[in-house]
Amino acid sequence: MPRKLGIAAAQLGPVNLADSREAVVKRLVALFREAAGRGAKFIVFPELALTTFFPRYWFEDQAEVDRRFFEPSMPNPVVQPLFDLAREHGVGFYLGYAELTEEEGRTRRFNTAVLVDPDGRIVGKYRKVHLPGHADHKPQAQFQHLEKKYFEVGNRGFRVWRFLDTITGMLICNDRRWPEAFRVLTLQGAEIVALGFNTPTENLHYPEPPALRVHHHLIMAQAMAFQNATWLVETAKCGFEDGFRMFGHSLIVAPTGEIAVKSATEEDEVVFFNADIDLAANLKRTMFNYAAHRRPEHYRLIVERVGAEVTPSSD
Ligand code: ING
Repeated sequence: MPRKLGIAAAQLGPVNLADSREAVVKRLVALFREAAGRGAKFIVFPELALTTFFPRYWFEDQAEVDRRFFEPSMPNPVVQPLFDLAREHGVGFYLGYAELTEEEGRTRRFNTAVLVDPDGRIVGKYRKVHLPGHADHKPQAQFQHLEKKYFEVGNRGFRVWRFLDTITGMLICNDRRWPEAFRVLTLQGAEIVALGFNTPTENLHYPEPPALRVHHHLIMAQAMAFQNATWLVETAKCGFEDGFRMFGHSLIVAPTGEIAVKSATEEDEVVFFNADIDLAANLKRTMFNYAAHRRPEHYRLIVERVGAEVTPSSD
């Protein structure tokens, strides 16, 4: 009997600086209801879903950043309606947000996602490991990408959780550019990887054709799902945020590497697929049978070396 699971990517259109968290949560609630109405039992919301993508701006005052963009607790009264809906509908969800917390005697700030079960309980938390962009102010650039300024590198590694009769792992945005992240999750048995993203359409470093950036997004999603024999749900926050465009293309990719469903707009949009979680069983047993085929004794450099160094062989 196949293990079927209704999965939805609940894409958010633009969230502007002036938009309140309350207004955003109203949109998330509407997306939640639509997804649950279509049979979703797992809903994946975007990265940093509650506010505009604030790393595009340089702020001098950290207190202002904390007040406007970070969540000092999760859940909290503003997002509580989502947790209530989870319990009301018996539906789990992934939510990305900016986490402000006190740990080891100091204030910590992470780009975080939580996994919430159908009882409305947080069963898992992931803190983004691969932080793109820069920490310095680039006043000449048309926008900033200050994730290295506003967040610490995640300190919880890459984990999986028993979730809705599956093994589910979480990633965030830039993580999808690093194959190691998917391999660590699927070496732990991940059958579903949930990932929210906010990806600017423009490249702040050089004039990259926007279509090329979407091409990269699509080939990575298909390759990572297939080469790790896992379902992959990637959900965008997108559209023009105060004039700064981010692309959509939220998608659900099967472990065969085929795109099962993809969003068509840069607005609030639900895409849904009734996934057979065991679709990857044959792949995991044959082509991507890690135990039978992987040779870690030859992969040492992946862990020992950070940047590329030319070390040619002499024979
Ligand atoms: N956004 C982008 C992403 O990785 C980026 C940043 C885009 C980095 C393109 C490099 C190239 O999709 C986030 N939030 O990580």
